[in-house]
Amino acid sequence: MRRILVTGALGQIGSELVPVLRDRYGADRVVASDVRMHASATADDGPFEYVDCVHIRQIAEVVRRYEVGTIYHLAALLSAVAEAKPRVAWDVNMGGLYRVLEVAREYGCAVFLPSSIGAFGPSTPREGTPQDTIQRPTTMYGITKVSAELLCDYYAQRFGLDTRGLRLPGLISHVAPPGGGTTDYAVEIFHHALRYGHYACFLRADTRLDMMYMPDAIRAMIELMNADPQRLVHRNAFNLTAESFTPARLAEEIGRHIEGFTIDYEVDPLRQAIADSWPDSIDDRAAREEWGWQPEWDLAAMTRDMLDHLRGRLKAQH
Ligand code: NAD
Ligand code: AKB
Repeated sequence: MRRILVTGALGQIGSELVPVLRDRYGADRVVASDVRMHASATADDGPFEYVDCVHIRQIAEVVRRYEVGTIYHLAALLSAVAEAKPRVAWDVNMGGLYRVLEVAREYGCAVFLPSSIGAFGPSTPREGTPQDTIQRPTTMYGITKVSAELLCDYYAQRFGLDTRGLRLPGLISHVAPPGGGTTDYAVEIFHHALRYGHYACFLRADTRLDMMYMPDAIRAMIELMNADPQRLVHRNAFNLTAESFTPARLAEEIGRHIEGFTIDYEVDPLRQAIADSWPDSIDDRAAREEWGWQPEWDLAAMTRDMLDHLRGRLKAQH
């Protein structure tokens, strides 16, 4: 088996994807890379390389040297950061992807690309958002995500590249902090609940969005990359969800475990506007039918598990 390269590997997703891939395929088979350096890495963890995805030579050199066969391309700016820095977002999200695809074409690599619920916009049907529907996002993040989906399909059709992608919902995890998105509240709330018994949420109480616990998302990425290509009608990218809830509902669930937990709302107009342009709940039947997607974590189980892990970490710190 040729090796796997993960770009943007020190981010929220990569921090959990890399260990799972290494458990499954062997530590030396998975090359982690980022524009940041790994502070606590040891040689036993597996290879780590500095790769800035806007520099094609850096990508190509690592792909050639490690004989990479699959690239999980995670390097990107998230929605709130992209809105604050639209030019950099275009350069990294589109420029990085274009260079990864060119290298993949030269070396015959398969490419996984995470798209997002941000690839939809205000004119998209909000409830039960279909797999194939209107995609006219109004954010720079969303524009890069739709363009990325199209570019990946183009490389599949035009050059026969094996590109596959998921429209991921907001991801909730306890390992690495989120990187500046609109759904980050759903991670922050757990930390604040345990530390202060209170959270000031930057989205309105009734803002409904699709969400997923990280273990489900990691499993979905690997399952999609291992799916039988003959069964895939779609490629870039599959709607994917586990649950859809509001900040008020998440706070209620956390309140079942933390007595006296309170939430209030200090709405950030920028992130609220982004959230208001995204669907309330998407329909992921294509993923279920074409490669057997099935979520395992619901809101109650995820909340319990998040609090258990974070409590354990807080205890270890004191
Ligand atoms: P993150 O912000 O936590 O991590 C991104 C990583 O990319 C960072 O470690 C950063 O240092 C790195 N990076 C930035 N510019 C780079 C460059 N030029 N070259 C190489 N690395 C660079 O993001 P994440 O949450 O891990 O998301 C990864 C991907 O998944 C992104 O495409 C994102 O849009 C998508 N996604 C994430 C979520 C989510 O909730 N986390 C949801 C939907 C889609
Ligand atoms: C963000 O909020 O930007 C991400 C996403 C849903 O794409 N978490």
